[in-house]
Amino acid sequence: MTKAGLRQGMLHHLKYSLGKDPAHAQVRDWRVALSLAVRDRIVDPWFAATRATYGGRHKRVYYLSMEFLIGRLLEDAIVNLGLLDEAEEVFREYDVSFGDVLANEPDAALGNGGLGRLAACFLDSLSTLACPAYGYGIRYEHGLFRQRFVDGRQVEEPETWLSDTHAWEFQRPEAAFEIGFGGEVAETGSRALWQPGESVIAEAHDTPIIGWRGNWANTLRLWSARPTRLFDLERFNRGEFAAAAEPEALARTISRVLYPDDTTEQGKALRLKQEYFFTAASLRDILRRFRSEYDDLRKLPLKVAIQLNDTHPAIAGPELVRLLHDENGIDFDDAVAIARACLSYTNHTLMPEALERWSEALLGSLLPRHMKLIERIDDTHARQHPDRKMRIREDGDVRMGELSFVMAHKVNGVSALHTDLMRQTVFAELNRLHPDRIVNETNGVTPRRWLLSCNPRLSALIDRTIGNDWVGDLERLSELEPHVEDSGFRADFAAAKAENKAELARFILETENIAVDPEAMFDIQIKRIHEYKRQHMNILETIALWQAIRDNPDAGWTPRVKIFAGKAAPGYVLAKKIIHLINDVARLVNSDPVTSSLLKVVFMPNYNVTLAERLIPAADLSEQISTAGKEASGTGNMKLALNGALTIGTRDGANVEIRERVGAENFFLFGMTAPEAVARRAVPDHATRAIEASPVLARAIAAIEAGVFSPGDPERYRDVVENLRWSDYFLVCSDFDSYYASQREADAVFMDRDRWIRMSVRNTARSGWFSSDRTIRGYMNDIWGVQSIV
Ligand code: GFP
Repeated sequence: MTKAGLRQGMLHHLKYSLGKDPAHAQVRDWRVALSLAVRDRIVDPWFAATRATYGGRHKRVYYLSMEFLIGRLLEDAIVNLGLLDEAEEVFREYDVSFGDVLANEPDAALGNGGLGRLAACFLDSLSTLACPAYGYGIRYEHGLFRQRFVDGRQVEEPETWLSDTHAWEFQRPEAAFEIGFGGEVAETGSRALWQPGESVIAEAHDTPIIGWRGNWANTLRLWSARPTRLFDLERFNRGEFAAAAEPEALARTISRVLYPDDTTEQGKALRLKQEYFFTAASLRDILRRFRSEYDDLRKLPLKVAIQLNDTHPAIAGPELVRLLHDENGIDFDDAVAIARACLSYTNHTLMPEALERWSEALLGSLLPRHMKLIERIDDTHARQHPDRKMRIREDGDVRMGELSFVMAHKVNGVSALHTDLMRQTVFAELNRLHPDRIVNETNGVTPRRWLLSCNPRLSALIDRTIGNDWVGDLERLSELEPHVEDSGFRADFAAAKAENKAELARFILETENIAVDPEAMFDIQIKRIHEYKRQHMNILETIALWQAIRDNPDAGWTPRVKIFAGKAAPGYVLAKKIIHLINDVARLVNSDPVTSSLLKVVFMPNYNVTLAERLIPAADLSEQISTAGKEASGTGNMKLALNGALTIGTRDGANVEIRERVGAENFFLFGMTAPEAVARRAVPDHATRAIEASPVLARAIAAIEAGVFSPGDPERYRDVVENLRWSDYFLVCSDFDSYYASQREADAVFMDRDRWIRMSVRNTARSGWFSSDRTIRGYMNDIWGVQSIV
């Protein structure tokens, strides 16, 4: 497509879709007009992909996920269609800043962390590989939440990404299903029929996702909830306006926010409703599409692969059995076998509190028929495996991980280590009974967004050096390897990083009013705030470093900027305390004249995809410091290494594989291994002993306790400190010295700039394997049995 075509399309939409004269158009108008013009270019390949799938009677993949953290879509689409230069030129003609137009798009706030961002990378790769696929999820009106800091504390506000027109989606009022809850189960003879007590309508909204080079587009289909009955006119006419609107408000609650606080019973019920809502609507839609082509539901597994992204859609197992057995008269055992042949399940965490459990009471009242089916699935499985000790039901709860495992033909982990631990721990027994079921598919990230778009300076250098085939075949980055010996290349590589850092420094000054030195080491930890991810270990190290610099300011310290970003779950009190502590430390350290040229601490609020795109290209050091055995994989670790950051990390998740590939000499390793961590936890008073053995750590903790960072309020961090001293399940204290030493090693290497750059180049050149294209090929071959359509 030409520049003229793009200009024409955009002007057309500006005039006819937005009713604006270019002379009066605002940035927002240009952004929507451009998005619509670009969307027009996606519709043809999108239709062609659908036709090719129907025409060839191909199997389709359905990716069911509670989260799709897609971020902004405009630049992605422009880049994948190869229209970046054209778009830039058009805006130059109109004297409008193309950067401002791109920045005007709100982030689609449809996710929380790595799990949701992985789903978004997968969408890009599925389209790039021309694999017929749908993403299915919820169209949350307010997403997760917008994070602000008030006096250093996290405050949550509703996200408003949908308050403006969402230019990418097509509303599909005809694709709507009634989804029921509660009610009764009527048993007549051998048949059971569920009569729900209440229901809502799930309505589809489709966003086409275009792959690299614009040849194929799949659909992201998101469900929003609306009432079956708009409002109660009788009550309205009696003057009870609020009561009349209640059914509508209640129905819409289902698609309002992602992860509503589930510490209350109402919160729990809402979450379960959300899970059933989108899973049931998706399955209904999948069967409708299948039936439009084939008669025999027994052939479902030949044409349908359904991936459960974690246990959130786990109710898909019993729901599919219900549809096949209750509603279509297929024998129960056959229904289970058919469902299992379609379903597979990805586990993203071994943390017991994150493995969902629903009480039988709640399940029984919201989904009475499903509860009965779960019992039968559990009993049948137990009968088939008489030596089985564990059950799906335990202590009045249904364990959704076990249910997913039993109902899936393949279960995958997301890194080699995590998959091994799955086999050894949470699913040890099920793995013994079904030894072929667990497979590994190490996570990956899309090179389109996470190198090509987010880091134009480095991508341009790579293009100049090895051509641009790496974008569709990331392992070709290995061709950069010989250039590590070329001083000109190293200088260009260093310059790209330096410019990225200077740009980030300007942004930090503008938004946070903190001046940071772009020459300093940019040390970055960006991810959800969680004790196992150990942001508190990082801030303890920061405190210790600050103290050491103050003791001896002229000791030749490596200047550092510690950058944090991430949200804490609204109900997670300790995680919120950690945020507060980091902000308190930042306040004091940043204003200390003794250390201020050597150490700065910045906590960037409201971490999202767009912020990650700014931070990652500017990182020197990537903090991947989780307690070994706790981080299933990580994907931020891959993005940062790909963009040339060196990792300081534990032997956890995909860090292990990153280190194998980039080389141990290009990675700062510290800390215990997963088995060592387990052993250490069994040592009585392990934390107290570690603190006693480490004067550096003891002093940092003492400063917190003395109220150095919370003047006048020394009690503020009492719970954080008590937790460290007396429990420290995540072994911050036991790993601290090793971490501190590794940081000092990083300091020393950073001073030898040429050595650092060589290590950095090697990280980029050797990260090609971590493309989500590789991951998706793995799922296609090992799990789904589908092929690319060429
Ligand atoms: C979770 C796990 C990560 C893993 C992702 C994607 O994400 O280790 O990389 O899922 O598989 F914890 P977070 O939300 O914690 O980032």
